[in-house]
Amino acid sequence: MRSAPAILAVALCAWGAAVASAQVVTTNLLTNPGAESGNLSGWTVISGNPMVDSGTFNPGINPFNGTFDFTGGSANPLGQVSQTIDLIATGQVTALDLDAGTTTANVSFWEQGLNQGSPSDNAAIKITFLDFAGSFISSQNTATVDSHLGSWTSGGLNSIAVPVGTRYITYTMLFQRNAGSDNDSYIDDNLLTLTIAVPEPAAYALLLGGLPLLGLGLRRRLNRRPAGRG
Ligand SMILES: [Ca+2]
Ligand SMILES: [Ca+2]
Repeated sequence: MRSAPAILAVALCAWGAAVASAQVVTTNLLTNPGAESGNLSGWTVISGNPMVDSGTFNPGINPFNGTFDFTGGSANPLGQVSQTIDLIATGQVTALDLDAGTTTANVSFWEQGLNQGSPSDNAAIKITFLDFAGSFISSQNTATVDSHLGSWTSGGLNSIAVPVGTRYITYTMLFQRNAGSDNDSYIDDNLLTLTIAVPEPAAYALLLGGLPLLGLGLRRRLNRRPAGRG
């Protein structure tokens, strides 16, 4: 017969292991991620002239997926367009998840640019973590993708640690002009998800199953006490 503390320890260890191993991945948290609304709805232009295109800005460069994609547009050397997600409002993550220190963010996107040599115009994504007041905590960029030989290439970054205290994420497309007068880099199919560690139902069952045994162990120990020394 195991002692009561031992039973509790086993139950808690099993629960802790399950917490660390079980994960839930959210759906895409972005609005209009592949420009399929045909405009920049959901997005805010921060700099330059980013726009939505359907294969006319540079004939021959067509969307990776669907009818539209995003492009840096004319003139400006750096095009930035972003959207900020209120994470808890998505209903897919809680403050407890965000403050557990175990939630991570995953970014992926597709890039193509006009062939203007190396480097051609290219693109990356910046992720910015904000606290409850919308104040900056930290940010991270993906590697830059420069795919200018007539095909699309995927980029991104997985398992970015979400800082404790994060309540908003700003997702920014960065279009970089490196050649000519136009910003001929394109992005399509943006994806932002969170990976959240959660306890499995089986872990709860194990823990709850351990509690009656704990009670039984305590009762047996009490029953073994010598008589007359209550
Ligand atoms: Ca698209
Ligand atoms: Ca250019």
